[in-house]
Amino acid sequence: MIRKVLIANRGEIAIRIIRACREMGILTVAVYSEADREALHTKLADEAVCIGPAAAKDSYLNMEQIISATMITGADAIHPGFGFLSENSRFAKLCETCHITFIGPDSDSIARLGNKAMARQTMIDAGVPVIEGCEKPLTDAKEALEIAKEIGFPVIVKAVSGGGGKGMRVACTEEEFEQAFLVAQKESLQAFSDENMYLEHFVENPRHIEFQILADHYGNVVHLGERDCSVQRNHQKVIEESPSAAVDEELREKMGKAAVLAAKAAGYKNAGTIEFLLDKEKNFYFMEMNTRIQVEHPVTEWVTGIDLIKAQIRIADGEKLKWKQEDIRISGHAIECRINAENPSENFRPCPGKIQDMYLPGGKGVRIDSAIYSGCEVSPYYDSMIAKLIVFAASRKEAIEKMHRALGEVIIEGIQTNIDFLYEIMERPDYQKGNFTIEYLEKVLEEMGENKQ
Ligand code: MV4
Repeated sequence: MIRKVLIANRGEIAIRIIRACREMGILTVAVYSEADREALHTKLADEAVCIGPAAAKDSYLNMEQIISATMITGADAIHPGFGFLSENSRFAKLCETCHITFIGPDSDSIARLGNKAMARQTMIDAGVPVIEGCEKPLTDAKEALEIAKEIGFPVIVKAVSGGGGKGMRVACTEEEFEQAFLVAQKESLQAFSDENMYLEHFVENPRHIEFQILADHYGNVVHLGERDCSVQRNHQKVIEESPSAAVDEELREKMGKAAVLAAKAAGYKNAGTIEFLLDKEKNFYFMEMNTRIQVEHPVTEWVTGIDLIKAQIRIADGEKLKWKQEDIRISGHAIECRINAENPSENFRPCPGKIQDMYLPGGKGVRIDSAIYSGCEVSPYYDSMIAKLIVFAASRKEAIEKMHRALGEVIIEGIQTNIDFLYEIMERPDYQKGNFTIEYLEKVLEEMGENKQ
């Protein structure tokens, strides 16, 4: 039985996990860096252990320190949150070796799905649709060019160890290919120490649709519907919603079945997300599987009524899933906006600093997940996301109206944020109609730039 959980993370997700544990009667241990002595997660947990200097590599990424903190406090499980060590198979393995319950999938699943070429092959074997391409790892640009010609241009070069957009380049023609391959490969070598690349045909103007799944240790898998994460910039999601305006009941059932098949083929356990691209003709293709709880999980929680963090803990503790697929009902509409400490008029440059004063919105159908408080410091060392504003209403239209209202109430003084930018998007007819793909924000920003000149 899990009695005490160490949270190997910071910020709003650490708070989210502390809240779930407290409601379940589970004790919590926070770990914090020297920069986070006054952070909310440090104050709110039952115990807190300092694990090192501000730089993430010395603290939140320091496996030995985190395992030591777990041992010293007698915690029996670690929740990794997202980012940091959440998708590090060596860390999950270390937990397994030390008989600490890692609240997530086993280290083998993380390793297998982290290798994007292997993940692709697993999906092909299972009959999950993938984009035409070549999962054979390639290191030589000349050899890759021959395969690219067979696939047909445009082609996208992806790092086998990549994900989330790192180590990726598009080549529109044969002439561009070698350069694109070498740049992507160099990036991959630097970021992941891996020169292995793979190729896919490049799908133009798709939507990013991802499915949440839950899988227990006894082979039961359910999907909790989709999230539309197309509104993003530089591979950073900005607005997410569930359900997607582009997915009807029939498509949801088809994609959901594929997502469950994907999880089963990977022998997956715990909460996971299957990313798909959805093209204009409503063809969908497997991209990658994320083996962590995601930032945008609250929109799924709201349309399904399921607490995903509690579900993760129960699964890790060996409980059977409480739901069969037919028990899962999607109702209403939820939208999440990521509030970042950044300046939109300076190309979204991060803007850390002290929050002098603040007021966050409330009312029916409004949820804030955040770790900020009046007088707190937003550190330059970590991610600039300072709050998530999530709304729920019966329809998409009402959810947008509610988000617009709630964004209008936010007061954050002392630092720059993207709140006004988000507020403007809620007012756009194209957004309101659900008319967007992954290129949407780029076009919006171009338009906004033109209007200023
Ligand atoms: C693609 C693609 C088009 N065609 N693959 C970006 C992150 C990673 N999950 C996969 N990504 C993409 N893969 C093919 N064959 C376009 C993207 C992509 C993207 C995907 C989802 C959300 C935002 C994106 C932004 C740029 C590119």
